[in-house]
Amino acid sequence: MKLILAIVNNDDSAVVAGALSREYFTVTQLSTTGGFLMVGNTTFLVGTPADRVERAIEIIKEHCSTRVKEAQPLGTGLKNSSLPENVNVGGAAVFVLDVEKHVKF
Ligand code: 2BA
Repeated sequence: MKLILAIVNNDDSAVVAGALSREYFTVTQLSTTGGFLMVGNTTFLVGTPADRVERAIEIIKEHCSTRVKEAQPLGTGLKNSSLPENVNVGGAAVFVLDVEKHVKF
C-alpha cells in the first residue's frame, strides 16, 4: 500500500479528482497554500496498492498544466530583487510514501 501526495493547481483540481475517481482511485482533497506564492492550491491524498501508483501519476500528469505566475514572495506584494519576477507553477508536485498499515472501519 502506498500513499500519494499530489499538490496541484486549484484550476486543475476538479478535473484531476474526476479522472482519478473514474478509474476507481479513492481520493481526499485538502485545501492547501504554497509557502512561496502564498496562493491556494489543492493537495490530493490517494491511498492505493503499489501496482497502481504509476497509473495514478499518469492521470495527474495528464490533467495538470504548467502556468507562469508573477512572484510576489511570501504574499507581501513587495518585490525582492534577489527573487525571480515570474515563476513556472505546476503541473504537480507528487510524493509517494510507503504505508505501514491501513485500516478502515
Ligand atoms: P509555492 O511554494 O507557492 O511555489 C510556487 C512556485 O514558485 C513553484 O512552483 C516554483 O516555481 C517557485 N518557487 C517555490 N519556492 C521558490 C523559491 N524558494 N525560490 C524561487 N522560486 C520558488 P512549483 O514548483 O510548481 O510548486 C507549486 C506548489 O507545489 C508550491 O507552491 C508548493 O505548494 C508545492 N510544492 C512544490 N514542490 C514542493 C516540495 N518539494 N515540497 C512541498 N511542497 C512543494
